[in-house]
Parts: sequence; structure tokens; C-alpha cells
Amino acid sequence: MKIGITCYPTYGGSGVVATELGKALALRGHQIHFISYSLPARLDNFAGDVFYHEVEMSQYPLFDFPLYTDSLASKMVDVAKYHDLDVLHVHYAIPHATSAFVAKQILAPTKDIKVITTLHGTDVTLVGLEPSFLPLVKFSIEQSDYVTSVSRFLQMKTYTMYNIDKEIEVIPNFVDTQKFIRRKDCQFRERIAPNGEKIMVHVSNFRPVKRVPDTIRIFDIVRKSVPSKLVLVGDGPDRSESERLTRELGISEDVKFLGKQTLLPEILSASDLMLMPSQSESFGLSALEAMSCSVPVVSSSTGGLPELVLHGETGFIAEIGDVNRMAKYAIDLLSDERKWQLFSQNSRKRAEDKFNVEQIIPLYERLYERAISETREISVSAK
Ligand code: GMT
Repeated sequence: MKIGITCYPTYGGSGVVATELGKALALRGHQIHFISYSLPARLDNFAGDVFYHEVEMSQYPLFDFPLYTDSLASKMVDVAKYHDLDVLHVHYAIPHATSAFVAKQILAPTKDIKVITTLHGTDVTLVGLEPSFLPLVKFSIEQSDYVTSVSRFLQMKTYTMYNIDKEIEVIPNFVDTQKFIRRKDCQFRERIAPNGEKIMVHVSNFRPVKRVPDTIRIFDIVRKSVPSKLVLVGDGPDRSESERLTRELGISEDVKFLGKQTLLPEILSASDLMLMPSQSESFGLSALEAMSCSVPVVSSSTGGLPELVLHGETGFIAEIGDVNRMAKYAIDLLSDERKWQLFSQNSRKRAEDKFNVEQIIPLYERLYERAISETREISVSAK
């Protein structure tokens, strides 16, 4: 099949899922065309039947604001037409589903391209609810040929918040369990924790919704009972505030802000516990990647996290903001080696059994096949 994929190319979870999906599909013999404003972060170092089409933005004095939705729609039309795409699969509804709708209408006289929209989280639970976006988001979701969401939580939220009259299929996020596998003899561990301290890790885009200061407060409690270090991966608006809090608490020596990193499996392999105290999380891809590296997770009980983190088996969940309880759970796990081993094995097993790339990609393939089988024949004269 020939699939066009549009996503945000930066470090957000939706871009990661879209890119990993495209790469996995290419390895299974499909032709993949990424359409975005910059090369998706995880697409470098990959060679296969994968093309990248950059959306060109025209600068004109009259345009006070960039017209990305329009430029993206035009690029979609161009790529769909000249590369004969079967499907446009857009990740994150705003504005991608809108651009895809426009592209579909432009192409309609000559080509019945199918549009699939995958909802990831804040496109539905936060940004999409703003009054200036809501009607357009609802319309664009309903106009998609098929809609998927990454968790049952997000599916239900979309139905209730937007009163959507359309079937939403849940296709959970996935992980390459061969790539995200715990490595032994990790040098990174020795550098971060030379005296055998435990390592806690947090991976996010440091937006307020991730509650990074809670992560630091949890760590501050844990380190008083368990000799430990905290490693923070990623960057974003709350990084400076988080660094300031670390200085204020006098724990800078034990907290490493690594910024954006690409060698996540190495970092996760060195870690004993992931902390994810988010305010809102439709799935929690970073938690899944940690679990695949045999790292248990202590998280908040928000959104789709309980669908991933099994309380008392692969980690623990607690109310949003309950840093004392999360710290208690972390101390419990980090100071009981047998329990940690069991949770670590359970985490790996859950990633392998339920969220393995090999199991999830065929679900998308079947969806594409279903959509393509419904393609309307367009007579030659119409072309
Ligand atoms: O919050 C992020 O990390 C970015 C955001 C995105 O769309 O790029 O992530 C959302 O999609 C991820 C991939 O499906 C999910 O794992 C995240 O849970 C979700 N984030 C939120 O719901 C806050």
C-alpha cells in the first residue's frame, strides 16, 4: 500500500508513534510518504521505502500568521496525486485532520483518497476543546473515513466531550521490544550512579501537563530513604522552573537534566524506576518504552495510564498530585529487591504480550485495507 503520514515532527509522543509506524510499515513492504514541516525526529538513520516531503511555507507581508493548514493541504494533494497514495493517515487532529479533509475534497473529482485520523491526547483533551478550535476539530474528526484513538480512555473522552457520531477504533500505542530491551553492563549507569545508587528516570516534553516539579518532589522524598539519583530526559517550557526547584531543594548534585536524547534504550536500561505523575495522559508512550526495558512505573492514575500500568504488578498508580503516596510506592519498590525483580519482569512481559510492534502494526494494516476496499471507482472520463 502507499500511505501518506502526517505528524508533528518534534519530540512529542504522537510524532514518535507516527514515525515508528511508518518505519514498521516500510519494513513490511509498504511505501510510506511523510508529509510535515521538518524531518520527523526518529526518521534519521533509517533507509527503506520511505519518502519525506517538506511543507513549504510562503512568506508574504500580508500574512501576519503562517498559513500552515493550507500549505499542508496543498502538499497533501500534490503527494497524493503524483505518488498515487491510497491513504492519508494523520496523527494529532489539529490541524492535520482539517488539512486532510481539504485535500480529500480537492482530490475528489479524480481520486477517492481515504483519510484516517489517529487521536493522541491533547488534540482532544486540551487544545481541541478551546472554543476557537472545537467546531473545526469535531467536524474534521467526523469527516475522516476512519478514526482511531490510542486508548479506551481517549475513545470515551472523544465521544463524550465532542458528542461525536462516528465509530472510534482503539489501536493502542506500541513498542519495538527488540530495540527497547534492557542492556546489561550499562556504562551510563556507572557514570550516573558510581556508588550503586538507584536511578529514577522521567522522560517528557516538560509541559505543565507532565507535572515535572512533582517528579522532583517525589525524588526529594525518596532520596531521604533510598540512596538514589534522578535522570530527566527531554526539554520544554517547565525545564527552567524544574531546575530552579532542584536548586532550591539543594539536590542538584543528584538530579541530572539531560535534555533531549536519542539513546533512550541505553538510558532506560540503566534505570530502576520511571516516574510519570502527569496531570493528563491519554496513553503514556514513555512509560511503555520504560516497561519494555524492564523498568517498573510509578504514575498518576490519570487518563489511559491505568490501561498500561497495572497497579501492584508492573508498578503503582496514585491520585494526581499525591507526591507522598507516589514516593511511598517508589521507596517500597526500590528497597525490596525481590519485589522489584518481579515488577520488572511483569513490565517487560506486559510490553511484549500486549503492546508489541508486531501485534499492533497489523491492526493498522487491516484498517488501511478496509478503507481502500471501500474506495469509489472514478471513471476515466472524470479524470
Ligand atoms: O504529551 C505528549 O507527550 C505529547 C503528545 C503528543 O500528541 O505529541 O502525547 C500524547 O500522545 C502520546 C502518543 O500517543 C501519548 O503517549 C501521550 O499520553 C499523549 N499525551 C497526553 O495525553 C498529555
